[in-house]
Amino acid sequence: MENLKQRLAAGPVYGTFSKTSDPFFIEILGKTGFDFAILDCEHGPNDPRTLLPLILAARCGGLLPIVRVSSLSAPDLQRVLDLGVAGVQIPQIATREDAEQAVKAVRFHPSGERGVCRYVRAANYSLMEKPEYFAGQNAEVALIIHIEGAEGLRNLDAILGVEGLDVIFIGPYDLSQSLGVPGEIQHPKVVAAVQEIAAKCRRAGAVAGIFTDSVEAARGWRDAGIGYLAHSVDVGLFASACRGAVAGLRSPRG
Ligand code: 3PY
Ligand code: MG
Repeated sequence: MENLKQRLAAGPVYGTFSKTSDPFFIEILGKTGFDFAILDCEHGPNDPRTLLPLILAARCGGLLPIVRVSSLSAPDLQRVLDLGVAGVQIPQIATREDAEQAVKAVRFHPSGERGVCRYVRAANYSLMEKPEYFAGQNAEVALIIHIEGAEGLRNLDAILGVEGLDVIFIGPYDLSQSLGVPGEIQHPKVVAAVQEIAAKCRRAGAVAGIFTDSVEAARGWRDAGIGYLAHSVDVGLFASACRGAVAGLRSPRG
C-alpha cells in the first residue's frame, strides 16, 4: 500500500476523523474510498488496545491509519508508533521547540530519538530486518502537527524551518477559540488565519491540512492549495445520514 507521503505527492488526499472504537466503521471508510482515517485519542475514546483492531481494519481496506494523540508526549507517541501506523497527528504545536520535540519523538536516529524495540507490530514482531525497520519507519510514517492557536500562528515561520514535518494541519475550531471567536470557523479572522497558514506553507514548500465540516469548504480549501483534507467525523457522518433517513421516513405521504 502507498504511504501517505506518496499519496500526497500524487495530489490531495481525503480522510475523516474517527471517534468510535469500532472496526466496522473503519472498514467502511476504506471501502468507500477515503485515503485515511484519523483515529482520535484527543477527543475520542481510543487507547493502544482499542487502536489495534482499528489499525488492522484500516490496513485491510486500503485505508491509511493516522492516530491523533492527546498531546505532545514522547511515551504516548511511542506506544502508538509501535502499533504500526501510517502517521501520527499531534495537537497544539505552538513553538519551534515543540516541533523539534515532535520530530525527536517520532523519528529514529539520525533524525530523532524514537524509542527502539524490535518486537513490536511496527517491526513485524522482529521478523523485519533491522535496517528495513529503522529506515522504513523514518521514511514512511507521516508526522502531522496541528497549528491551532495564536501562538503557533505567531511562530509559524520558525516552525516551518524544522526538518521532518510532513503536514501542517490547521485545526479551525481550536484556532477560532484562540482568536476569540469560539466555534465560528467561517469568521473573517479565522478564514484570514487559515489563508495565512496555507500561504506560508505554500511558500515553504510544505503540505497544509485542514479539518472541515462541509464538503463545500473542503473543496474550497483544496482549490486554494491545501492538500490533506480531513472532512468531518465518522459519527457525524452517521448522525447526519440517520437524521436524513428519519426525516424522509416520517415525511407525509406525497
Ligand atoms: C480543530 O478544529 O481544532 C481540530 O483539531 C480539528 O479536529
Ligand atoms: Mg484542535
